[in-house]
Parts: sequence; structure tokens; C-alpha cells
Amino acid sequence: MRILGSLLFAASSLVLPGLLTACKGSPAAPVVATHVVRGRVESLPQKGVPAAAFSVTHEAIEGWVRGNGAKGMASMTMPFPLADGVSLEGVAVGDKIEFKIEQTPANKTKPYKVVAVKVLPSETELTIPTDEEGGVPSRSE
Ligand SMILES: [Cu+2]
Repeated sequence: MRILGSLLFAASSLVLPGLLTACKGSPAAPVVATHVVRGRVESLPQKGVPAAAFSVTHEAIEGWVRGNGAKGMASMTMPFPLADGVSLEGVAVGDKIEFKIEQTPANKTKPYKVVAVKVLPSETELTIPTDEEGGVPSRSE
């Protein structure tokens, strides 16, 4: 038991620093681009439902840095992780929003985060292809 205990201790001292870094979302990851994007809210995170996401149909993002170095992301529906401390209070499904995304290097998991959200007037016209125009693709992750 004592051997097992010290083994576990040794193992946890190796693993824990890595876990802590991962939980903080790699604070040292440099921001490679920031984008101010408009879109429509499709779903909101729900308490107790880990899979529920902040999902947005966004307009095209010209400056988006792709993994292959190319630029741009077409309009689509996709989930966006929120940076720590970003509140969605007052944001409802169907709202038109302007939000700010920080992008970090593409080799990280979820290499982007929403750092601010602002609700736009409901009469705001977004540039999103309608279903008649072929609609937008959906990306789950
Ligand atoms: Cu997208």
C-alpha cells in the first residue's frame, strides 16, 4: 500500500501540472487573429447539459486563419466555445449578435474562443444565405 501510494503520488505530480495547464485552456497560446463577426444565435449552453453549445449561424469571416494557412470561412452554423467570464445573459435564441472571436494556433484543440457578445437590433440584416439560396452548412465541432 505504501509503495502504491508513493507511485500514485509520483504519477500525479507528473500528470497534474499538465492537466492544470489543459484546464486553463493554454493561457500562453498566442492570439493569431481576432474577428468581429455577426450572426444569429441558434442555441445556448444549458446548465447540466455539457453537450449543449453556444451555436451561431455566422456571416462569412474573411480573415479567418485556416489550418492550411489559407484565409476565410464561409457562412455556416457552428458551436463556439466561450472564454472564461463571458456572459450570455440577455442573449436569446434567434437574436442577432455581434461577437468577437480570438483565434489561437490551429494545432490546439478548439483554437478559438468568443471573448465578447453584443445583441444587435432585431431589424439588422445579416448576410447569410437563406434556405432558398441553398442555406448554410452545419459543423458540429
Ligand atoms: Cu464557421
